[in-house]
Amino acid sequence: MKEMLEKIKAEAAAKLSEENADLEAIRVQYLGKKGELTQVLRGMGQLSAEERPIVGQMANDVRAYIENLIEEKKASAASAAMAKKLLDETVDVTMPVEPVTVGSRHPLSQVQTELEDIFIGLGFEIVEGPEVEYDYYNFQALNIPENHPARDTQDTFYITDNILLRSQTSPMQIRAMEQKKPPLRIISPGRVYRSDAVDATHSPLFHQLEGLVVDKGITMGDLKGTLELFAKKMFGDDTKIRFRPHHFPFTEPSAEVDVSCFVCGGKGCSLCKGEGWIEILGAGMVHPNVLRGCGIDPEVYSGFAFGLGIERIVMRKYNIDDMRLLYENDVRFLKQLG
Ligand code: 2NL
Repeated sequence: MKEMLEKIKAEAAAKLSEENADLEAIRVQYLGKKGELTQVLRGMGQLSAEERPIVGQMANDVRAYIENLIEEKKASAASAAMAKKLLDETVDVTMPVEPVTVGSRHPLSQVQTELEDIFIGLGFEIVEGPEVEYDYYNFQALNIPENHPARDTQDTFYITDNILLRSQTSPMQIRAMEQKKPPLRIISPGRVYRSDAVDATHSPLFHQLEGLVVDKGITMGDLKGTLELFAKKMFGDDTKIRFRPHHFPFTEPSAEVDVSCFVCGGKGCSLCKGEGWIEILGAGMVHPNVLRGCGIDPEVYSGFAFGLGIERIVMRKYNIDDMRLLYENDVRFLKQLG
């Protein structure tokens, strides 16, 4: 029996030393339930009482020897595989790379950020809110009563009788006046909607930025000073502003505001159509009805407000004559402005 054990030991060792030895098959062949070592142990009953422990010890040694060899082989196979993997996956950092194309922000968001930065610098706070609004915030609270032409279904997208897509960003300013006590200095930028057919100067979705200041003793002079500072920061230090009387339901008095043409400086050119002035926004003193509706006493407080279209500013700034170019996302066009 000892010879058989020696033979098993030598044979297993020889097989395990082969290049692509199948470790599992070898384990089953020698150490498995029906394996050769097990067969030898089954014959131990025939041995004498003295021989049995000696052969038993030897069989255990052979088992441990083969198990050890298998474990060693497994470990070296794994480290060889890892070494091969590391070698195969080496990155050659000297190889030329594919060029990465870097995009840029859309002109509408660039200009919106520019406007926001100017007003933040003047102490304003940004308020943003829902694009789907109640009729109350979009119209009623802004001194636009029922049957006012501004509510026409032709101009506004209604969702139900009293819920609509906001047609201006003022509803958010009404919400702010309801929630905060004066002094208030806020701007509300964002998307607004009108039921307009698409052409060179109209789109059913566009962007506005409105501003509102409410405090004790606010006057038309504060409005003019604020807008003049804004115009100089936005269009250059030589820019002048001009107020023309106008009507808005939510302000009284109201004005349309022009800036001196930033291309010709006021002489008249193709951008300002020979006028020397470019219209950029509407503004006025907040109507007492609007303040009262928000729980602010117009005998104690007054305020000014203004609103501008971001598309209009972008079109003036980059001399774009067709608004559709801003929504078509043609990279060739956007690159010219980037
Ligand atoms: C324009 C004119 C304007 C306002 C917007 C406003 C908001 C509140 C109260 C009073 Cl909460 N007024 N907003 C005032 C005057 C003009 O926009 O032509 N926008 C493009």
